[in-house]
Amino acid sequence: MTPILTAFKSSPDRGRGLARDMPVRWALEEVGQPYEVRLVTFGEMKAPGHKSLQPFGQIPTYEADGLVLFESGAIVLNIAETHPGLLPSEPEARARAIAWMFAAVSTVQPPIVERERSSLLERGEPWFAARQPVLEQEVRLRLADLSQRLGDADWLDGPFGVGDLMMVTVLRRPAGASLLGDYPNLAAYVERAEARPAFQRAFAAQLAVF
Ligand code: GTB
Repeated sequence: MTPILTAFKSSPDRGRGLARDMPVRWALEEVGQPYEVRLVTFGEMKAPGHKSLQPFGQIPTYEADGLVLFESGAIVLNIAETHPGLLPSEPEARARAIAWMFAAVSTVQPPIVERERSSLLERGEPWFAARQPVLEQEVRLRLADLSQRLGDADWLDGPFGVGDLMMVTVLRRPAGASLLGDYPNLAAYVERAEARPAFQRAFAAQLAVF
């Protein structure tokens, strides 16, 4: 069966490849797995049919050979586990690659999301301006440590893999990307990933929808 993923019929990111179908498309392109996309409206995402696939009424979902999955990280990991190319076969290297996926979504992403949330929802609050340097500093703390660990390597741990795919997905979010100029090796890391033909194909496919 050709895997089917869901994506926004009309993406609020206006084709910038920031919605969470992007890492799934990118992983599928990296491993050379063709896929189909079912586009959904906000209304359809909250209807019982879609919620039976994604309990929180979000995109993406993924259906492949009887498997139904949600959570972009879990979907990317499943793609990597069922196709060669994105996960090392050596057990310790494999465990470290998965650790980098978790680091991306549960250590680096939260302060980035919090900074975005604040600029979207808290602009009218009297304490908004005072809070911004604190939120920026929390993002910088993660970026500085990540930059130090990456050093002058091309990728986080050996060849490009799922850890890099998820980390770059997180670093592309606006509240992190806007600071990358101060971390030249991270800026170059994101650029290197975006130059990959698989990323380019995934980006073009989501842009074509917009
Ligand atoms: N943890 C889930 C996953 O990774 O799969 C999160 C999924 C998620 O947030 N989906 C969003 C959604 O369906 C679309 S991507 N939202 C509708 C809802 O919750 O009702 C959201 C998104 C938009 C813009 C950026 N960005 O600018 O960086 C990132 C993510």
